[in-house]
Amino acid sequence: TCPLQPGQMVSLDNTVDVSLDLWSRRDVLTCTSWKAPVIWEGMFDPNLYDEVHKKRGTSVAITVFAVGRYLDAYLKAFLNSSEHHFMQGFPVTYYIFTDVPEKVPTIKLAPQRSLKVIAVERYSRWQDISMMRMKTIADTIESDIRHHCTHVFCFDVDQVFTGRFGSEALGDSVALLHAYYYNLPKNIFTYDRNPKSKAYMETGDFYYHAAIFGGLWKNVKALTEACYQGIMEDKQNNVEALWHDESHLNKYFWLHKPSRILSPEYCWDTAIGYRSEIRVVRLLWATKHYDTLRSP
Ligand code: 2GW
Ligand code: MN
Repeated sequence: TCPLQPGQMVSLDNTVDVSLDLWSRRDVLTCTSWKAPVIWEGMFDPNLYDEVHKKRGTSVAITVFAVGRYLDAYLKAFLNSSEHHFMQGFPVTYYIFTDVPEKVPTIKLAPQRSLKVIAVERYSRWQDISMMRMKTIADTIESDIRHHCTHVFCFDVDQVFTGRFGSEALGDSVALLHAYYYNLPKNIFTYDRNPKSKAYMETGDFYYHAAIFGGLWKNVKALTEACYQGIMEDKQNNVEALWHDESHLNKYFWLHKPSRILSPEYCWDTAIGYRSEIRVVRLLWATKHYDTLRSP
């Protein structure tokens, strides 16, 4: 249920007081029970958002991990497409985490955009490659990002930008609706159901996808630290959450509600098929080659 009258425009996020028209989309949920907007095409004026964020001096860090075979498989397409669609016109710093720094492709970057390569170790279990990102992100925010950027977005590398992913996506604390679950009943959400795990939850608001999360650097630092702590406690107790870091992320956003939510336009999978409410695909899951990528 929407707290607004038809046509009424309000600001709902603390970061930026620009308007969102929650009534411009009647076919989807545009506002949560705690009054966080869910961002869909048609609700916002992109130019207005860009203008306000430019005045405020917004700058964005993007973290992405390309460890082992994921570097050759995905990084180049991710970066090239990001140069065309992600936060165009804003200062953006890429933080590329890899165990093979010499293999990071040379990309022609637009003005005000730069790229840092940071060497990380390659864990033997893929679950650890995924989970330990939380620790690395928290450390890098503390040592570097907080001195250079106002906001941080953390991405999976196995995806490609296909449309505007702009300043309308920025917020204090930003979560993404999982494309497979946004229109399904809560009882099938794949939360961790093991009471022994720190990620355990009986019910929640939505099923969030860990492929993208972000916010003000302070909030992303708190989130990644909390998830890392949960992951390490689980290790001590010899348990692992069902969907690894994603389970811990869902638990965190249940306890600390995001101020802004991205619709599945922001991370879509063509395998789902046609959905009339998806008017713009802004980011697409890349094809998975599990057979070659997940075998040792
Ligand atoms: C991951 C799984 C199996 C084999 C390899 C890897 C792997 C992941 C790797 O060899 N190298 C690497 O850099 N990664 C990074 O971890 C990369 O950035 C990748 O996008 C990310 C997550 O792994 P991914 O994309 O294969 O997992 P998904 O697409 O099934 O991700 C969801 O679930 C994960 C937890 O199981 C994470 O929460 C992820 O954020 C979710 O989107
Ligand atoms: Mn992925």
